[in-house]
Amino acid sequence: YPGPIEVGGVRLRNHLLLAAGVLGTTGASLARILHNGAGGVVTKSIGPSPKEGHPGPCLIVVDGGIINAMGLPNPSAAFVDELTALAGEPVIVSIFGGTPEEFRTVAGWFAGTASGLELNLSCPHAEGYGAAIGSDPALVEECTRAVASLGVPTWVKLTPNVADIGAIGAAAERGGANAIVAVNTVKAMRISTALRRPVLGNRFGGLSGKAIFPVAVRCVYDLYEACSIPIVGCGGVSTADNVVEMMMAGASAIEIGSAVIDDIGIFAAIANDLYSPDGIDAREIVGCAHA
Ligand code: RRO
Repeated sequence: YPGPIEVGGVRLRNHLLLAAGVLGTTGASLARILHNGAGGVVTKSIGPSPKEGHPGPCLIVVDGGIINAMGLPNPSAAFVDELTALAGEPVIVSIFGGTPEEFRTVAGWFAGTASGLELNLSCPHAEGYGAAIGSDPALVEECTRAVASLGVPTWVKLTPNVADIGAIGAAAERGGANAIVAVNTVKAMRISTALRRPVLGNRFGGLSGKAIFPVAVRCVYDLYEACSIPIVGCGGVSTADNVVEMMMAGASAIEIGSAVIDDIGIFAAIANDLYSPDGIDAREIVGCAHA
């Protein structure tokens, strides 16, 4: 392990974090991920009021990944209680809202306890939340500023479902973001040929897992050219070689989501390869593919 590192104003134990949405709904599950070698964890996204989520089926396994349409289920302000046992741990709270004011309200609940906040501007199927905001540079800048001005390290998670992700990253940077996280899920759907209708209750959802890794690498590469704040790579990472590739594209740290569902030991396994005597020096490889 490299010892503590600092990325986007947050002190991490290593370069590998739990991505938002996976196993991030309770303090106990977050503690378990940290105990299993993650350098930091990101919670499930928390919003301005409690939400049940979309009707099922809300998650299907496909070739190379998973399509989810959970529908932002979360307990809202009550989630504060889940964090009491995690004081001092590298916990980043993912938050969402429909307006800059809502983002600021939710951010305020966690500003005292979280190591950082990750603004979710990128859920592909959240009417009025998520990608509706994350594809509009002016709204991205405004929501980012509303949170960053609280003085808590502010990361902004972007959607790949836009024409020019670099322009969106630049807007977040203008709003005062400390880091960009790229990417959330890729908008996707499956249809049952037997039932002649979409499989998911919400009809469409977001694809994660190995299938989206090349999309995520391209997004990180574009953002590295467009921004001067650190980029946190996320999307389909499942091996140490994937981590190295994403760092070469420009990522200073890496979030892992879908692969954790198959193997909770993945953080320790990847760290073991990454930080072995003949492993990498992250400072030396970040962005090297741009030379
Ligand atoms: O809860 C979800 O359905 C969800 C969210 Br908030 C998100 O940001 N990305 C995603 O794929 N699903």
